[in-house]
Amino acid sequence: MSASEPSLALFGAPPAFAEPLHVGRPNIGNREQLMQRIEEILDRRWLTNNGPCVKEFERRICELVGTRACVATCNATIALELLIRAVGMRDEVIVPSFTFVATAHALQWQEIKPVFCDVDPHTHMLDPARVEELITPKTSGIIGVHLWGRVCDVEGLQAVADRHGLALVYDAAHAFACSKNGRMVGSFGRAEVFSFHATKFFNAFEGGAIVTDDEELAEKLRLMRNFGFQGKDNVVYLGSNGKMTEVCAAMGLTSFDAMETFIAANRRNHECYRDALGALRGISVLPFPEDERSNYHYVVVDVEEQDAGLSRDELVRVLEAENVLARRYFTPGVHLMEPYRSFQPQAGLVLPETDRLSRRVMTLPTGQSVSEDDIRRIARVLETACANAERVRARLRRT
Ligand code: T4K
Repeated sequence: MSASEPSLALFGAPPAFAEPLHVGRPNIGNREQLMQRIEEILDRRWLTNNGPCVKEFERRICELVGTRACVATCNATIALELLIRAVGMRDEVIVPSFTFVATAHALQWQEIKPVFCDVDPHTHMLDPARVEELITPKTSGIIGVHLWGRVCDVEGLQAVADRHGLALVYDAAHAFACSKNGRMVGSFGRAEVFSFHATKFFNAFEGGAIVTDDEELAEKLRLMRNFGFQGKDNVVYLGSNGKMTEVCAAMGLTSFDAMETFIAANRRNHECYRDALGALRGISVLPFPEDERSNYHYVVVDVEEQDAGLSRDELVRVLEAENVLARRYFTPGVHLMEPYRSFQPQAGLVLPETDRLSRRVMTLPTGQSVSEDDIRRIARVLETACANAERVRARLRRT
């Protein structure tokens, strides 16, 4: 690297980080408490099938969210599948395409057509007016997705669902411990689904949960989660295996104990990113509402190529060279993934905002394992890249 070259790994400088920095690095609570819980599980020899840790985990979720019932599951994808079947969704269900592919797969797995709806460019979430335009006699429901740790237009979506007699549920994989108008996520629609995957700010290794105020629905879901068994030897329903293990629940309980620390780290990181990137033209960090509870889950950056001088994809490559593994969630939109691309080749015609966002948005590392110093270094990388945009672009073309 010559002295006149920008100080970036792309030009031969040492990478800003010796080890990769991940978007989904798990937050881990008190290890002794976790080990203690695991010892107790082993002593009890009760490893899964609705054990005491799972029951306690469900109770604590109900307490936080304020719903009557919680059904913990092995992950959020299975939880969505169970819920979709339990509320009687069929034929066509309206979902965003700007989401993780699991939201659509949970429908398609049961041969229900996901009808992809565009999102509001500011919130990144379902636009109720667009939802209403897509309703047909075959529509049986709507799945809203609370993206990034922000909350959907729940009032607007409920009004559309009520007007047309549709089931409304939420994929709340990102939005555990968040609120809207002071009301906790988990209490909207007929039911909501959380994810406690390792990459979520609050994890149970793998895990999910369905929360609802509808006890009857919860009872049905409990049967479905356990093959449809009601008591011994008596199967009364078509079921699957969606059970959460005791070890996962132990990790979930340990995450509960540390939840406020995780949120505080995310919040501090989010503020630090906003501060460090504030002066960079063309680069903006998506805000979280100040007056609500939030988990500050994802640091989402919008790149306006004209102002920044580089595109989102170019910046992701620059960051990767520095060992910063920024992610292009959610690129491409689900409608451009298989099997949807083949089944619905025209879907993109009504998804201009989804396509636009999926070209502009990236998520940056956050969580307990990211420090303020790391963030300032990441910001310096972005600043150097944008200040030398022409040369960076030329170098990227050659590599
Ligand atoms: N709905 C929505 C809106 C979702 O975002 C998700 C999941 C679901 C439903 C379904 O929930 P689950 O069925 O998973 O409970 C990751 C997660 O696997 C996925 O759970 C998550 N959304 C999605 C947004 O992100 P990938 O394909 O990006 O994962 P991967 O393996 O590339 O990991 C991401 C980063 O985290 C990498 O840089 C590696 C790092 N990592 C990952 C793991 C697992 C670690 O550092 N440690 C780890 O243990 O999907």
